[in-house]
Amino acid sequence: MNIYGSILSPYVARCVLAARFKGVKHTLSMLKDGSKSPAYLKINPLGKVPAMKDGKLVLFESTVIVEYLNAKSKTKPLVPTNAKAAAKVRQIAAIFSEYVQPPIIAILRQRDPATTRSWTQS
Ligand SMILES: N[C@@H](CCC(=O)N[C@@H](CS)C(=O)NCC(=O)O)C(=O)O
Repeated sequence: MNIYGSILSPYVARCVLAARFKGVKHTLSMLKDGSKSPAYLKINPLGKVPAMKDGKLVLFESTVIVEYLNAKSKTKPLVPTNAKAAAKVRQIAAIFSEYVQPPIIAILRQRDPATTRSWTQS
């Protein structure tokens, strides 16, 4: 499978970490014209990274990709089966999505695009 984006993106990093933890073979790359190119918009119409292609299956949204990776390989489950423990894991993930990642993205947006690599490139 291929994960589209750059490891600089915390959303992409979440997917790469999940794939590594689950032992799912993957590559990380991005289309050369970036996330707003017509070719990439066919993969993710929202023009954001990450997206993922596994055979003919194309997914976007990091939480959906992580859920897919978790379901794809039954070894080393990312979420416990116990309801209370599962809720705690999901709560940590939700806090990260809602409250940690947005300010990180806001900080990354301050970078000078002329001198730094974009998180939508690989
Ligand atoms: N909800 C999305 C957020 C993805 C996201 O915002 N990715 C950023 C990079 S960190 C992006 O592609 N930004 C480019 C843009 O919004 O145009 C997910 O979880 O995958």
